[in-house]
Amino acid sequence: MARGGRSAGRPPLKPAALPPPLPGTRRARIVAAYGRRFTAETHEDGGSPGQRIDCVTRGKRGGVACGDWVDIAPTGDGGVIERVLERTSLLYRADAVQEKLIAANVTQALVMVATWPGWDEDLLVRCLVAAEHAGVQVRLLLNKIDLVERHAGARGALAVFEGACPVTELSALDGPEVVRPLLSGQVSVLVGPSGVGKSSLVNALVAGADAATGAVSAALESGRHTTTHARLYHLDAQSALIDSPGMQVFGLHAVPRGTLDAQFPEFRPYLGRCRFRDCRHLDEPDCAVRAAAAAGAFPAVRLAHYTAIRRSLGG
Ligand SMILES: Nc1nc2c(ncn2[C@@H]2O[C@H](COP(=O)(O)OP(=O)(O)OP(=O)(O)O)[C@@H](O)[C@H]2O)c(=O)[nH]1
Ligand SMILES: [Mg+2]
Ligand SMILES: [Zn+2]
Repeated sequence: MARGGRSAGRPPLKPAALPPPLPGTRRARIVAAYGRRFTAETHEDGGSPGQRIDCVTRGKRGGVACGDWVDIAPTGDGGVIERVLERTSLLYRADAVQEKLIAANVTQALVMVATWPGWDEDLLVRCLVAAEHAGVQVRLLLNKIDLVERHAGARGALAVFEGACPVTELSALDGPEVVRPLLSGQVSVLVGPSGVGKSSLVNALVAGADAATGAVSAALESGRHTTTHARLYHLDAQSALIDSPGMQVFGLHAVPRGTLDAQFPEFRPYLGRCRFRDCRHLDEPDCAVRAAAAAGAFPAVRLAHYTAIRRSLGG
């Protein structure tokens, strides 16, 4: 399976030339992942989505994500996932103990924050790093710009990310259509903290989606974790949007320390130019990345983001 690492191109929309289904199975795509239970949509001969099947993995095997292409052996009233096909991308988080798959075979990660509630900068940076590591196109969405008194502050706070990825501002309630053209021809996944409006945007863009949304808790200044599982929605024959549960933590154990620098797009022009080939950009002499930050080539806070994560991964 493709486990990130930056390759020259972005992943193709559909996995190229999938092998034929295993004997006695049907080819399907996972459209909802509830822990160990899944809903899949059959896709015979690569045609349009067909029947929905409830399915499970065999035994305790995990490792199936929303967006995965699978082979399903029919059982009485559902099916068993016999095989997960090779992925073009996988977005996931990992701590020392376990991995949590978010979505597979996406071409684009839309990392969403909102003018309210405010965001945890470390969590946002980690989302962006994981999305870069998955090798997909990355975009930041700032939602709820209809809350005008908070808009300018939020926009200012996101300015430091402008060299990392494009930023799109929207109101899922008042002006969701700015996002639609960005989704065309893509399989996109919405990720971000709870309460920022991911499911609200899905409802605004997908007719009949009917995703549950929940009010933000004013006391806690956070969402209520309304969405509990990832779910894929079709936009048109070529485009899909995956909604995912809001997260509070984002473990990056899956990102090898030595590749963390490459997940900061602003650093890329300077990589390989440090005195030491294995420079960590922490305290080594003649570090091109730190020199670039000092010269204002990108905001110094981006180097601080890198340093904090690098140290959290053991330096
Ligand atoms: N003012 C305003 N409120 C919004 C907007 N978008 C969403 N909301 C509100 O924000 C709250 C949270 O929205 P959800 O769509 O449930 O947020 P979510 O990101 O899906 O949250 P989780 O499923 O918990 O991860 C709801 O009360 C929405 O009505 C917006 O553009 N403007
Ligand atoms: Mg939601
Ligand atoms: Zn360096």
